Amino acid sequence: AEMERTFIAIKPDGVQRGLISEIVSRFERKGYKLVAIKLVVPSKQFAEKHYHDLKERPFFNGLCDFLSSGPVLAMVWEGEGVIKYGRKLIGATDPSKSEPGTIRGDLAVVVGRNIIHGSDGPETAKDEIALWFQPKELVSYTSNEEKWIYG
Ligand code: YYY
Ligand code: MG
Repeated sequence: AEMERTFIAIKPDGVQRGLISEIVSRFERKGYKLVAIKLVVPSKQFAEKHYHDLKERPFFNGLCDFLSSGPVLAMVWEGEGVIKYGRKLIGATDPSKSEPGTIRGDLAVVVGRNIIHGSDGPETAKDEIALWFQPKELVSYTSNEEKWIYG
């Protein structure tokens, strides 16, 4: 299998609303493998680094205030096609346009409180994993389910 890794984070709204297990289980049941997880309160400066691509957007300051306002569940998930399909599980950025069945479609209402982040491509996945995790925090292991998931 052509394994890749993506950075997924449950934002402070998702954590406060008790949606951690609901969201983790969607990635887990799909067949992806959890390789890193931690609960952190990012600083404003750290949030600005994470969202640096958006610094010219009008919502940037509020977005970074929000991300740094409480605990964030930072994760790395591994699997074939997990970057692109993870975004599909998450749904469109604006929950009013996300399909039912997606995480944002089922669990969020407005764009400013869309509960989850996921890397949007291989380059950002690599950068975001490196920003949020030290290499030793990424756990490589064999899941006994792999032969049933990938054949
Ligand atoms: O990758 P994704 O989270 O789906 O959207 P981005 O375009 O990268 O924007 C990041 C973040 O910014 C989004 O999850 C909510 C917030 N945001 C906003 O508050 N208002 C917008 N019009 C667009 C994005
Ligand atoms: Mg994005």
